[in-house]
Amino acid sequence: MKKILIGTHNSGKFKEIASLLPKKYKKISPKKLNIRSPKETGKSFLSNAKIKVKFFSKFVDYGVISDDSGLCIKALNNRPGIYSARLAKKHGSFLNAMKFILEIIKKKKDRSATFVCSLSYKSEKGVITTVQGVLNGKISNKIKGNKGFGYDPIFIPRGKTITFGQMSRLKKMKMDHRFLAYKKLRKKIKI
Ligand code: ITT
Repeated sequence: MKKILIGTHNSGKFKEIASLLPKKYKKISPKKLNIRSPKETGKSFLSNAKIKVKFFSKFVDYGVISDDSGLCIKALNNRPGIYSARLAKKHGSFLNAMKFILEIIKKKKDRSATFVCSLSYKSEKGVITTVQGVLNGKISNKIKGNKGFGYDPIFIPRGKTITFGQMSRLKKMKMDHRFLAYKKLRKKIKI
């Protein structure tokens, strides 16, 4: 069976990417290989996704896919953006980070936000392809739902009335920023 390394330590992302990829692959995690994460020194989702894919590729001789993603809130000048994971770390949990976000945008009229995902794939031949998917939506008034991961309970995708935290995994997965990025990747290359 062909192998692919899904270069992420985030189990929510891992599950989504694993379900998007063709069945023919045996999906390997860095955890299984005892590989840590690289430092995310890039200034954009695209550059961080590339940093991750290049790092993880050093350890295997098969294809690697990595993801850098985050939540960009308009009223916060698109923060936390690439610092989304770091914000949760700073506040001790996603729950605390979501409470913090709701508090600081409480009086803002514009609650629009986007979820962004850059996916980078490095083939076993060493060719790197990187794409980005963007999903528009807004920040809910409250933390709602306990499905999904990360910031899902405060993000309402455009055209919907419920948060990703209230949506089934399958439904979310068929419309989110990661799915949009993956579709772009599949248009560019044959995985
Ligand atoms: P890796 O670097 O190992 O992939 P990470 O969690 O550190 O894991 P990022 O640096 O890309 O990943 O941070 C992305 C953050 O945005 C992280 O806190 C996620 O939980 C959050 N995020 C990304 N996609 C999301 C989604 O679909 N739903 C909810 N939160 C999401």
